[in-house]
Amino acid sequence: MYVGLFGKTNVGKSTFFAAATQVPVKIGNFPFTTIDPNNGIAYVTSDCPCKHFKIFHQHTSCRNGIRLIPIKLIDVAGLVPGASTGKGLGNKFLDDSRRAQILIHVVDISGSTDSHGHQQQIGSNNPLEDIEFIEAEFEIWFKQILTREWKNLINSKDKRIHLLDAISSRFSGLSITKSDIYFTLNKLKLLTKDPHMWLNDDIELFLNELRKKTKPILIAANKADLCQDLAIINEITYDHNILICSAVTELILMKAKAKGFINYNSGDHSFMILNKNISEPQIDALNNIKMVLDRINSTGIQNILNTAVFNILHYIVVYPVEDENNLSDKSNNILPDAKLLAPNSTIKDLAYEIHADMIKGFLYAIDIKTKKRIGEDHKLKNGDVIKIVSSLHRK
Ligand SMILES: Nc1nc2c(ncn2[C@@H]2O[C@H](COP(=O)(O)OP(=O)(O)OP(=O)(O)O)[C@@H](O)[C@H]2O)c(=O)[nH]1
Ligand SMILES: [Mg+2]
Repeated sequence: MYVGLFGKTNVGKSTFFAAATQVPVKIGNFPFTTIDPNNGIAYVTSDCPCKHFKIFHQHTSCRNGIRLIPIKLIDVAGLVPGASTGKGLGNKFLDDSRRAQILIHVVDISGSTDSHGHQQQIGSNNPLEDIEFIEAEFEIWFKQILTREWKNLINSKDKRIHLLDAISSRFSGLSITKSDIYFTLNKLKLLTKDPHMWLNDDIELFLNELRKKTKPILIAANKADLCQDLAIINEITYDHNILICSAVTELILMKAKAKGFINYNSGDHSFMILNKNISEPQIDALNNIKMVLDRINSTGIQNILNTAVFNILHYIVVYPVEDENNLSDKSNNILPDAKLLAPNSTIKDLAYEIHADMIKGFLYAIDIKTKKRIGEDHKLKNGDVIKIVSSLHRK
């Protein structure tokens, strides 16, 4: 699972990345601090089945019944208006986030960075305009990919080149599958339409649908700590998914936690100061952060990652085990693995995730919660605990 961060330059993408992954990266209050992409592991959270079964287990990824499931996060270079014509760092950012299954569009909701990423007075930039120009740049980039193929398609004398294959090959580098293209063409009744007959509107509509299906966007309204009037969010929600956050607050809290100063977990609404040796200025800083949390509820980072993966992509978490009584693997580790799977995944998909060979000797599976035997085409649900019985597996 790849999640990409993108947006205007100097809005806090790398701060979000560092806060979510704990990878120390360059952060700076000026445009184009990031040039090459940063890659790291962040976590989404979900209820661990240990809660359901009322069992105790020690697992580095289970925090009092909350399971941490790894995802890959990519932070890329920022952009400015005209990126598609080469301004700033051009479209490099988009090429670097090709693998992302969902994009988190980081916006400075406080309006304290101008369109070119320079700091200015809070409230002087309109975040709605940022959203518009970034999305327009994205659309142009997306369109350019198809346009290049379109010319070949129209000019080709070889009638065997199929529309579906031609478009699929163009988009394959963006983790867009042939079935995504098929679904979109079919939905718009364009599957059998001769490319010569396509109108401009057909192309626009197709690209728009394909983009929404394969690269959904969640807006992270960052710098919420500075924002004077968070009601601005309501002007954006009608046609966008948007959630507020303060990446810098999360980063400070995670650093304070690493030093043992506070008791805090990402997503918490508050924290406890632990270390008595903490200095007065440090206590003042933490108290200021408490006031920020009181106002914005939580830093928003965990909420954004969870929403992206579970509410927008509708991914599920499934727990494979080998021993149905102890819910353990062979080495007696209880609920050892948590697998993040695409919606509508089946037992077969889970088997492939565990080991490609497992499905070859597949006999049956057991849904541990219901104790029922299930077949390879059974659709999995979030939180399922599954034992797969395979003849190869038994050896
Ligand atoms: N007040 C406030 N400042 C923030 C927040 N997040 C980031 N910043 C500040 O915004 C500035 C830019 O942060 P970066 O993370 O480098 O921004 P970026 O989007 O990665 O920038 P580029 O890589 O240059 O495109 C830094 O001074 C951060 O400390 C936030 O939530 N609140
Ligand atoms: Mg950056």
